[in-house]
Amino acid sequence: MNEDVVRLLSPEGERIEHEDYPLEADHDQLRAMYRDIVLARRTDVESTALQRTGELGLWCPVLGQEGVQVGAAHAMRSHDYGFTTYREVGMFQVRGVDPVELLHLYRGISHASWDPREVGLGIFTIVIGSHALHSVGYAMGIQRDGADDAVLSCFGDGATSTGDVHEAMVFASVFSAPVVFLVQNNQWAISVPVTRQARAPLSVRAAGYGMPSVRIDGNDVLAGLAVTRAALDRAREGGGPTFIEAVTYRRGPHTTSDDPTRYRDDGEVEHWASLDPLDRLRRYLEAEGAIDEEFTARVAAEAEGLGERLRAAIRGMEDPEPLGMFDHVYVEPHRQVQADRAAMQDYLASLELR
Ligand SMILES: Cc1ncc(C[n+]2csc(CCOP(=O)(O)OP(=O)(O)O)c2C)c(N)n1
Repeated sequence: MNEDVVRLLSPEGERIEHEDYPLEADHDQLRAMYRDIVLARRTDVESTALQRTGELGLWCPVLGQEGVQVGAAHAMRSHDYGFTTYREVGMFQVRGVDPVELLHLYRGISHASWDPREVGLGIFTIVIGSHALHSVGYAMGIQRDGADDAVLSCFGDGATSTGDVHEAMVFASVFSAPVVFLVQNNQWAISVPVTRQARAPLSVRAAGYGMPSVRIDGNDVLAGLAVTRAALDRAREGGGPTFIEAVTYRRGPHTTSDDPTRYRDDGEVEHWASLDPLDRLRRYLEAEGAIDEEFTARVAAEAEGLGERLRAAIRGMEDPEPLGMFDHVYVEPHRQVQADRAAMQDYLASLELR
């Protein structure tokens, strides 16, 4: 990994001081972050298995990226709002969304069953980059209202190539919107490596918009916490937007429909596994005396219980109604949607005839 990253925890779990990002170790919060990573990881593993056994239509694995997600979500205040992609399982864990609700979406029975206003996180946005604009619009709105809040806008390295993200950066910068762009550079946009998206580190682009940027070790939960907190505070105090590039890695497939062995080496995956965010946090907390075997066993048992609960919940869920996907697309009936619905209805009827 490039050395110009902010890192507060080495891969061996040693604490590194950084003059710009002093961080007091609050053991309760560190233990909570450990638990959040373990539970997010369990949701991920279980959901992948449930997709493989035909219970879910799709799942987007998060393995390897939980560190920055959990750190950044812990940096948010309760009224701060996050705009997310399909990958942000760790953030939903921190914000208290029951993972069963995430599965409703991938089961195809709900567009999103959590209330974004209550949770302070938007829906899983699948249209790449579009929510960067929404987040800046929201930030400009709270700025106008004089609220003491800030916005976290999350997207991937691939999204930085979209026009929507460029436009969002322009508006955020020119209006000094209270928004923090958190790019999880997980090295791949499906099968396209980041080297095909950018010749220079993504964070370098921020200067062109007149916005400060920080490159952080995305597998370091403490860097995620400290740098995001500083950027959100700067935003809420009127300092304008910040661009954070979290250098991390997607160790699983892009989605359960993807086969990454077709475009990347096992060696790369193994290298990043040795930089695992949970391992390094555990090593640090053990050395600090902040956790012991009893604590890790309790969290492991909680994760086991979560797995069982997810399996039971999904097996108890109704099957999706295929025609339901045409509801709620528009408020008024729409010609194209109606035609698509009729075609699907004919198709379903043809299956019944067989
Ligand atoms: C506007 C748009 N174009 C294309 C796609 C298809 N697509 C889905 S995920 C993806 C790659 C996204 O990569 P990145 O932004 O790096 O996020 P990651 O999936 O790695 O978290 C693409 C191109 C889409 N969903 N939306």
